[in-house]
Amino acid sequence: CPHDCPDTCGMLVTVKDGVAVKIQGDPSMPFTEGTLCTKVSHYLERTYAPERVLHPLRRVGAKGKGEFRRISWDEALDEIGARLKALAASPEGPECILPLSYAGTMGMVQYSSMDRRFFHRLGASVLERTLCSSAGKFGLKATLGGSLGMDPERFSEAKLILLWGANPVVSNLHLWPRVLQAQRRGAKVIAIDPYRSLSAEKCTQHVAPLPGTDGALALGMMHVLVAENLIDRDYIARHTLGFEELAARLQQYPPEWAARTCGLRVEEVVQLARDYGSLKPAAIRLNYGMQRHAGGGIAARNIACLPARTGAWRDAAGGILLSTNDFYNFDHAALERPDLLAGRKPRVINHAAIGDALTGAQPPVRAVIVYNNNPVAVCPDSEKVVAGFAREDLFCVVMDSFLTDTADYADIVLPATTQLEHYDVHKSYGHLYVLANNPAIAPLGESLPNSEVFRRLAARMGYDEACFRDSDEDICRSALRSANPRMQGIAWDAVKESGWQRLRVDERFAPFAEGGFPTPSGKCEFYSAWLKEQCLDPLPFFNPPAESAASNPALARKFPLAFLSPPARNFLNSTFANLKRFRDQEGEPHLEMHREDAAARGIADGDAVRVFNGRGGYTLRARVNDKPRRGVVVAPSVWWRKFSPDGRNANSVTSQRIADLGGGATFYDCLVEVEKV
Ligand SMILES: Nc1nc2c(c(=O)[nH]1)N[C@H]1C(S)=C(S)[C@@H](COP(=O)(O)OP(=O)(O)OC[C@H]3O[C@@H](n4cnc5c(=O)[nH]c(N)nc54)[C@H](O)[C@@H]3O)O[C@H]1N2
Ligand SMILES: Nc1nc2c(c(=O)[nH]1)N[C@H]1C(S)=C(S)[C@@H](COP(=O)(O)OP(=O)(O)OC[C@H]3O[C@@H](n4cnc5c(=O)[nH]c(N)nc54)[C@H](O)[C@@H]3O)O[C@H]1N2
Ligand SMILES: [Mo]
Repeated sequence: CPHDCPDTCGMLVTVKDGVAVKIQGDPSMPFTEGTLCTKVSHYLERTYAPERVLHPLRRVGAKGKGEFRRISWDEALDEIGARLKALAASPEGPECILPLSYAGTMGMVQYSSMDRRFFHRLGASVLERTLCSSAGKFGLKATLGGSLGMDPERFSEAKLILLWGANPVVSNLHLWPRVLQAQRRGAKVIAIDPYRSLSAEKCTQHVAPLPGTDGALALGMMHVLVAENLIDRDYIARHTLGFEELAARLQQYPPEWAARTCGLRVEEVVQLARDYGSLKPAAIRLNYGMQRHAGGGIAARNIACLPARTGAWRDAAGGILLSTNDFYNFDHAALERPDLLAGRKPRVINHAAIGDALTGAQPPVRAVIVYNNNPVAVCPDSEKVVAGFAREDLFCVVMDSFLTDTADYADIVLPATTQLEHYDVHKSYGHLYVLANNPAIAPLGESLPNSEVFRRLAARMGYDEACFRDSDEDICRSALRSANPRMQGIAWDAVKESGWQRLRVDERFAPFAEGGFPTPSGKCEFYSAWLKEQCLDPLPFFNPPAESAASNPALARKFPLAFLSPPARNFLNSTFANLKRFRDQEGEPHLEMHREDAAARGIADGDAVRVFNGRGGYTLRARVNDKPRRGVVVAPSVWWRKFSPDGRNANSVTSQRIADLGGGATFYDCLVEVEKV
């Protein structure tokens, strides 16, 4: 499965007379064990949906209306080629062209190969893809040296599991049976989440800090660990850097301070630290929810310091898992061919502030090519994003399988294949396997894989480098060419045959049991010279959210509620949200509110309410309960604007503010007010 989800499932498709008739999990795949989620188990309905775009289309109505007529591939590609050539030759040059792509599909061929080669050769503006994980990624890089962590298959053996800003029942389904197994064996499972999610509900305990305060909680826990001598001095001495400096720094962060900052009781902070220091092995599942805040990068860094302080890494069932991405050594240079830039350094545009870029960049963005991405629905601060896409002078191409909120603004829509119809090769950010995606059926209608569209466009542009003639299987083959020991014996033909292969790591993989962190010092860096070089504090500290009562009291007086819009169970970001089955299962756009917050506003369960702040607002249905902590409201997302009551969604209120590390988006750092409609 190519979706943006840590599970990257093994799947089998049964085909009869050229038609896919059955989809199931591959029972042989050890991590996903033959089960699929509520969405992908109905994937055939997506592939064969009557709403699928099966031919190239040209806009006939106003931008945003979604009115098109069918055209041929030749007409579409001739026009795109001519427009891009003219823009590249204009005084503003190729940097006025911008690819807009993200993670609609995460296979290396359709996510980042021929497309990157094409835009490198063109010299287009470079998109910094920051919508999801950048802040946490850089927080981990500073501390552990990369996006690396414990093997999720070992969670079942842990004695303590912290689900920290993670809701596996919804967004990491195949971790969940392992968490339950650990719990049955007597493990304590604690959710750390401002919201009593479906996962938190089933945990041994739920700790609900204020959004964006996780960094403070980790500091308070570390203070207690040192004060109560719950640390592993031997591991610290051999495999960490900066213990003494951090110990001195931690004087500032006693549990009373952490409790006050996080809106928790002191006992909660102290007990979390004691559990963490004494129950072994201790596994932390950190997920990206907690880093969508202004201080999210440093928060992830602070939490990533914890396992090295207690020596949790010594055990295969201990440590922390945010992402396993960097265990794979795919050949990205061969895939993307940055050498085709030939020394040019095009400007970089941040995806998380695309509204500002499309409305204000100088020189202006004149053309966007959108694929694997639905920016009008998923990018923050929709009013600005929509204003950008509505520009009459912006040439917009959208490649997708459906007429998304973004496609409605396209000049030309190109029909994209689904995973059943093309080749791909996958890594995962939540396990340790390489998977092959073999096509099961021929492309429906006239749809084409992204790779083929860019191959044909390259020919239109007259690019004659041999790499533009690579087949998709050639690309798969070169992706896996690697001298890294973890990749030995994992060649395309073998993976294609078996469907999946585990990286060459021990069965009981304990990545940092003997240290060996890929940081500059080779140690877990409590002190990071790399951060210092970037003029950032080299030691862990509390970096508060930008929008909170403590950090911006004036704003909080106008907009007192923290607004979270985490993944909905029946959608995958905005994918599936256009199909009736999944919308029906999800119900309708709704806002969960604490009963006291609702009562204070005269809001009853089921009322239509408007969420708003200085950036915008939208209407949805209130569900009054005690799942969010007081002061927090939760709107499972991402609904399409056009399937929402007033044609808007959660991103009408989210901000384009950038996080402290990696240029990351800050979707959950957002204050709002709510009123009854
Ligand atoms: N069904 C489904 N699965 C998905 C997705 C989807 O849309 N639907 N999206 C996929 C993608 S792209 C991603 S990135 C992943 C991960 O996506 P994540 O954003 O990590 O989502 P969750 O695992 O739901 O965890 C989010 C939890 O974090 C909580 N949270 C929010 N802010 C804070 C905070 O400041 N502190 C703490 N402690 N908790 C906070 C939320 O209340 C929520 O319960 O999920 C993937 N899986
Ligand atoms: N308010 C709010 N906003 C969020 C989030 C949130 O939690 N709250 N989460 C953020 C996160 S974590 C992420 S990762 C982003 C996700 O944002 P996106 O990566 O844009 O993900 P999707 O919304 O699923 O849109 C992907 C699109 O790609 C298309 N697609 C899929 N496969 C292919 C293919 O092979 N070829 C082509 N051409 N198209 C394809 C799908 O049909 C879909 O329309 O959203 C972010 N936005
Ligand atoms: Mo994401």
